[in-house]
Amino acid sequence: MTTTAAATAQALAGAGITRVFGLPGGEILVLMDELRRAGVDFVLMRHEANAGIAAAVHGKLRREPGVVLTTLGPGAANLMLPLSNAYLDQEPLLAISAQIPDDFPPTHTHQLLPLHDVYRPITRLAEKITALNADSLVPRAIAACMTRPFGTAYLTLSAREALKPAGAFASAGARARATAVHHADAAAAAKRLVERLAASARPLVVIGLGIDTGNAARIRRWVSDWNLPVAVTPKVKGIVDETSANFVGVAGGMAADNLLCDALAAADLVIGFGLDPVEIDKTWHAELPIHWLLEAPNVGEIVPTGTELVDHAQVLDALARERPPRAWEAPFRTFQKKRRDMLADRTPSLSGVEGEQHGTMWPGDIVQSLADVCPPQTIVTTDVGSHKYLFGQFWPSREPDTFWMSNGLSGMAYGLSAAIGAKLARPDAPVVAAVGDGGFSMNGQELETAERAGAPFVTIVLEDRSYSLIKLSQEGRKLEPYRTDFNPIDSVKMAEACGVEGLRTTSPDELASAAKRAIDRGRSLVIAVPVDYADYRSLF
Ligand SMILES: Cc1ncc(C[n+]2csc(CCOP(=O)(O)OP(=O)(O)O)c2C)c(N)n1
Repeated sequence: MTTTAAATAQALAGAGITRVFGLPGGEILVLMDELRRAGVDFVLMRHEANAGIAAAVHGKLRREPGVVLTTLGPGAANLMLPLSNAYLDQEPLLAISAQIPDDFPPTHTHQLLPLHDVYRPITRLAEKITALNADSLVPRAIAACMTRPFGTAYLTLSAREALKPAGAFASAGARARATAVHHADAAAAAKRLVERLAASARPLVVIGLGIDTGNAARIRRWVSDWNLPVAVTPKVKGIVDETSANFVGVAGGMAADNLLCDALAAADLVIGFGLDPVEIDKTWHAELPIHWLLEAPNVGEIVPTGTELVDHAQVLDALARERPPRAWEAPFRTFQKKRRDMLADRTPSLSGVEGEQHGTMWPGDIVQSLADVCPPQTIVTTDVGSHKYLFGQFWPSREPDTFWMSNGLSGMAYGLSAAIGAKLARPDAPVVAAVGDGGFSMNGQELETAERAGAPFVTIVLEDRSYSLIKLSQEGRKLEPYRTDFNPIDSVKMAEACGVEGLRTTSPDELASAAKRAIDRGRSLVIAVPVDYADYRSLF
């Protein structure tokens, strides 16, 4: 007899899912067991939110939905963060949790939450797995996650339903309705773009989250053959080589944002290739006359006025057959130079004492010393805070899919979990997580998961004993410093407590050599780097 749990597990395995992330409760033990029998590994984590984040990164890197499995009640409630993150950051995530059985007495309210109602607004599909639908619902949920823009689905399975014999109701044709996107003719769209470029002296291509990174080679060839200035949003860092001469910077609220906003305003043509305002914390996306080239509607089903809905690969192929209508001689060179100089320009912080003398490292040195030793395929994840702005703007991403941050949601406690998902999906790539000491204290315990699951990576904890981004915002609003500092929790000891080696340094050379050694040996390492929060002032 095939139970509903077995049918669910088999449907997941049949869709190519080999790994599920989660944290159990009694109500999902039967499904976990069926997953094991179906050859689907369960990565046991320390918090459901972390499991969901790891799953989503793992899924997007493998071009399949990440799957997170939790118990009912509190476990299911902890899915709000990863589902919100995946919804806004276009990551494919299927969340499954237990639920109280429908046939429990109506007076039974223990751990009962209106889970479908809670998650429906941020998922494409929120439904119950039943004995009658398991075989068709799971594929529908997977297809819903993988419909562009990638998104989320949420399923519940009660412990009673899990044990029922699954009905042989193969529902033919049960597939998610793909959003019907009518694409414009790519050759005509390319011609229209060429015409606009012919009239433009300062064009700026801005590539966003809505581009499939499978198009990286095409877009690289186009901007480099035509010598077009190009910027990216944080979630697609690496789609173009950020060390190339025509790279202008990262747009969308990172460090040096005022400079990037000035560059955008100075452009006479902004080409939004897959640009999704979900990543932008200012309003320039609604104010500048952007030539939008989207493949699918943006998050929230939004299609800006005047958008060309086109197949990106086809339009880039059509552009490759065209000649550049004119030459552009680095119209943003002044902005590019200012941006480069910012990282090296160590304006002393208010304390007036520089770096190592008062036991801190200039944040720019952290980026530069790591960039010197990390190979181009290194995957970098960040948490949320000042360090995210720093790495988001200045980490020189060179290959697609090598940079991961929470941006549409901007939720803390992302970086370390994302590193676990990334390392499990790409075991051969070095992985570096850059996190603040605030974020590290939210999920540092997942270092133990990483060790146990065989996912070694290097964690850099930027220790400034504060929620520094919020502290800087307090300053910006001329408020009294109030409750944004905290006492240190020793990150090195935290690492050691989880079975991971740790060290603390303020020397860029020691940071670089320790990171390189850990990467070369395939070992986990936590490097705690004291920084002065005030040093970020000159970078933002
Ligand atoms: C879950 C969550 N809670 C609160 C915030 C608001 N927030 C944004 S950045 C930040 C400070 C982060 O501090 P830390 O991790 O130490 O990084 P730093 O800013 O010092 O680099 C806070 C509290 C958030 N984005 N996400």
